[in-house]
Amino acid sequence: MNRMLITGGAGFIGSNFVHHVIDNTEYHVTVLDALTYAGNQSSIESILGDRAVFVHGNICDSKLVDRLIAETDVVVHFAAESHNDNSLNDPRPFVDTNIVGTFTLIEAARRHGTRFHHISTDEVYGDLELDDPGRFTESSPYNPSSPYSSTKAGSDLLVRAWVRSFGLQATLSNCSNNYGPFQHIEKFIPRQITNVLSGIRPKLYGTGNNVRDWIHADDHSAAVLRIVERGAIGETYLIGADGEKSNLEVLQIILDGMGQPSDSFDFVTDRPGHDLRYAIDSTKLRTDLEWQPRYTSFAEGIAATIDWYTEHRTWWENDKQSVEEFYSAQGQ
Ligand code: NAD
Ligand code: TDX
Repeated sequence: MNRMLITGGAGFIGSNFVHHVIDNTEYHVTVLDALTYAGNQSSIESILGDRAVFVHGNICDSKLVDRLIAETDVVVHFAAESHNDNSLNDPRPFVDTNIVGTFTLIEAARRHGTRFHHISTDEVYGDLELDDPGRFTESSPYNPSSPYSSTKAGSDLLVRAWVRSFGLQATLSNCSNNYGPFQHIEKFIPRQITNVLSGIRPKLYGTGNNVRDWIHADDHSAAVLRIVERGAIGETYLIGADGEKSNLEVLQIILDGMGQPSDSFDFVTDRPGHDLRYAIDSTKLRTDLEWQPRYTSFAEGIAATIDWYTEHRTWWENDKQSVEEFYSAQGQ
């Protein structure tokens, strides 16, 4: 197995994964990406060449998808509409890409008998109470809250059904919130870092008490590669690094790391239906596939992420005004 098709490889996690695969394996990589507002080819420009090619196209294009999957040994499927706030504003592209796009890919993978890995999110399980001692496991019931998470849940169920009904050679993973370089500035951590760099006060939704379980994107990449190489067909693996923090705690780490006073932010209108808490139990992945996270200090990971956005202004600067206009129109 040496040819890998990576969908969504110009996005945040996909581009980190492309770098990880080129740096750590001998795969020849084809990236398929539609370059939506969230895609940025410059994130992978430095590694395009002999071992990595870029195809500009849509995962809903069944002819293109069939041709590319016919030429590959394994598909790793990251492409998605990924932002909850956008899904509340306009759900349509989420249904198209997350559901119809995934359907298009698994149909081609079953025609060609191709190994398939589906990337998903812990949000398919809904949310937990702040004081719930439990965490999500592979057997937690599906209970998604938003148009984004419901379309990801739908895509997971399609993949599971294709495994059972058609013998699709697939694995699935559901990961917690990622941070690191190349993340679009609409998302929480890069929005706050680039706010400070732009002289805008950071914005915290609601009370700031909502909890997310943070993992560095490179740890996510290593886990996905491990599942592609050693995961059991038909199985789901939860990926998480024991990184639970409230949004207020995360913002305080960012403000501290950027030399800002701890009260230099605004509370803004909450997200409708805002999930309270996510928490992942990744025992199965750690035990069965012997994976461990490498980024164990969140403060150090955030410091490196602050440095990255500080040093790569041209990567994000052009998007800043339109992102902030979108948010301020909703009181956020
Ligand atoms: P992203 O929005 O940064 O990137 C998505 C990429 O997919 C972009 O490059 C975009 O151009 C591409 N794309 C979108 N629609 C497409 C289409 N129809 N055809 C081809 N390409 C298309 O997203 P991300 O944060 O990198 O998330 C990647 C995957 O990981 C998603 O499946 C997401 O559900 C999952 N995930 C994300 C997180 C997180 O914290 N960001 C956590 C767990 C799981
Ligand atoms: O400005 C903000 N202020 C704020 O308080 C933004 C943009 C967000 N938030 C809050 C909302 C969430 O509680 O921060 C938390 C994180 O928000 P997002 O970055 O939008 O992530 P989330 O909604 O948790 O979803 C992310 O993790 C799971 C990814 O975007 C999804 O693709 C992934 O599936």
